[in-house]
Amino acid sequence: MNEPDKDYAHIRARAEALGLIVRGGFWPCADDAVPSLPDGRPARTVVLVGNAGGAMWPVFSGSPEARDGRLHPLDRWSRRVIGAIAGEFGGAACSPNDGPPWPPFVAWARRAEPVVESPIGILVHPDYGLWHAYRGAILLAHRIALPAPDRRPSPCDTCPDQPCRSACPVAAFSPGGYDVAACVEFLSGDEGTRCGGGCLARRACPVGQQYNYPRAQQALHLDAFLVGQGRDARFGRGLRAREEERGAPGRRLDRPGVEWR
Ligand code: B12
Ligand code: SF4
Ligand code: SF4
Repeated sequence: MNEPDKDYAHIRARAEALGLIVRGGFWPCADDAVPSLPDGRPARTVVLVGNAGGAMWPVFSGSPEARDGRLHPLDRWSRRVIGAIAGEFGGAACSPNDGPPWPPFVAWARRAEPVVESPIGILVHPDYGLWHAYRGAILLAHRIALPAPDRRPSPCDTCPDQPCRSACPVAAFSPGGYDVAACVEFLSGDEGTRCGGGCLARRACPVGQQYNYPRAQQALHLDAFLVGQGRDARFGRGLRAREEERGAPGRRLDRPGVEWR
């Protein structure tokens, strides 16, 4: 691959203005199972867009989706803003939540950037550790030049204690996989608030500690997870409720020190 061209730089700048990060890209082949664009053209470039840390949170929390009280605000915001960037290049966007069947974002991520499977299953990044996720993929019908592959080694290779393996109080992560039921039960119980600052296993990783999500963002993810598993939300009461409580809808959430840790 060559020096990234102006299209890639433009996509990166547009994403950064939203607090998002371009997470590399690749030219797909049949094995990548990349869907065609809605008009039937095959995708010839995929650019992944994601988040790490709290940069996305002030932009998202000021969005209409964060305030309309409907389900899945972050997902809807991600689809809208990433879809708009894709549209500027005649492309289309695809979401990690377009399923089931789910588009294989984990495999795409491994094609696009230096992430590897951590001992607890999710992907670890040499800068962001375990505090990152994918919000969408931009599918383009033409090839654009992409940055040279980043081949940094896995941080797990030089992590002697591997604290992520043992930090979960209910050992939800084991070689057998992720025990979703055990995690849900713990999060719903008396001690579940211990995970309110983020999954203790993810927090235990020494890499990318500065990318841990703000408390309100953790609450959104944890509550979405609990509700998705048929349980009650308990970590936050929704962005709108918090804003109304403080009497300043639309402003307070952007202030560092209020919702941020
Ligand atoms: C379905 C799904 C789930 C399910 C199923 C998990 C399971 N083991 O059964 C549920 C809802 C439980 C789940 C939970 C979480 N998930 Co999830 N999940 C997905 C999704 C949409 C599809 C995965 C899939 O089924 N692929 C198809 C199968 C055939 O491929 P697979 O590789 O075998 O998939 C397995 C793993 O991906 C695994 N898995 C999925 N999520 C998680 C989370 C953890 C912690 C682990 C260990 C494994 C795991 O379960 C899949 C089925 O066994 C992907 C997005 C995508 N499109 O890939 C995100 C994804 C894998 N999840 C992700 C995350 C971050 C989580 C959470 C940790 C937090 C969150 N924000 O939702 C939570 C865990 C809750 C917590 N304690 O915080 C991220 C991982 C990013 C990364 N750094 O690697 C992804 C890529 C989404 C994203 N937007 O970036 N998830
Ligand atoms: S704690 Fe160590 S082994 Fe676990 S994901 Fe982080 S670097 Fe890898
Ligand atoms: S959120 Fe808490 S209970 Fe669930 S896997 Fe992480 S540490 Fe374990």
